[in-house]
Amino acid sequence: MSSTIRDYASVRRAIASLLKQPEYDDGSAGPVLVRLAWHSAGTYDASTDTGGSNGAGMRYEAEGGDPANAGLQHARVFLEPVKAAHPWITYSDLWTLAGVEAIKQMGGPDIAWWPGRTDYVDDSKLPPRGRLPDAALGNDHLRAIFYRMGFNDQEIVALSGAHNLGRCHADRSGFDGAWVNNPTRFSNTYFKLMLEREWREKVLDNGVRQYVYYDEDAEEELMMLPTDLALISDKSFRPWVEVYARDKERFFGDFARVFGKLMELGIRRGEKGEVVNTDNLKGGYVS
Ligand code: CCH
Repeated sequence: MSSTIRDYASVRRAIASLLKQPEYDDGSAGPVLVRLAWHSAGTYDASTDTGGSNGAGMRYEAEGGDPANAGLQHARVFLEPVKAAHPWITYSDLWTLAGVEAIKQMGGPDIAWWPGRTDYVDDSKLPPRGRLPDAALGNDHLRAIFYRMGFNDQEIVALSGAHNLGRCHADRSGFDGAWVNNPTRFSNTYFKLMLEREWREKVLDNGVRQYVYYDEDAEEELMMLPTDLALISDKSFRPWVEVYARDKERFFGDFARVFGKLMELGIRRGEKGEVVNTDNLKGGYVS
């Protein structure tokens, strides 16, 4: 039985084997798992040391019911059999590892990942809603959100490259469509398309404004969010879009580093890598 104790390789294999979902979206659970990992961590506020992946607060209505998290219940449901087969893993470790493993399985880089997160939620440290980015806004908003977590301009651009994956769903965010025509394969195509195509504004039937380009080869309309295109209208962001568009290896390396950093926000580790700031997370969740 000892092989079942803290066997993260087994968890990784279980995640990898659930990625193929022929009935779901583009046939893969991968992109929505990546988004779950990011939204679990992206509530972090460095100045108050609140939010972040520790605690897996999205299990509860206060955080899970945030409109910014609409649709992520699909990701959590995909992972339930993995949790059932490995009950010793915390949800916060499972969600972050699922994002990391999904990226790797979709052809992306290896991302360093460490376990040890707890599932205790201290309600005095609950992140208020509104900490995740609003795609209808622009550069100032992007900076406010990501500087709050401790990222710089280059890191903002690198992280945005995750939009090579997955799609927008009108019934979740109001936006609609995919950024690239192979959205289950990790690549730097998103940056290339952003620079090379002529994006035109389109107002959807629900009143939401996004940018579109009709891809003749794929016979598909691709999309960009206002926050995506904000990256090329900004003097400081744009050079990084250009670097990542022409240098896939550079993008993969930088993305791996910043996604790894995102997963660690708010977590402090001792010399052996153990999480040391769990003492203040006792008592469980109080709604
Ligand atoms: Fe994102 N993202 N994201 N995003 N995102 C959406 C979908 C995905 C913003 C808005 C949206 C990151 C940054 C931003 C993914 C990963 C990352 C959607 C559609 C919106 C809107 C949701 C829907 O309708 O289902 C904004 C604004 C920002 C600002 O920077 C970062 C950072 C990451 C990860 C590193 C992934 C993956 C998806 C696809 C999800 C799916 O279900 O296919």
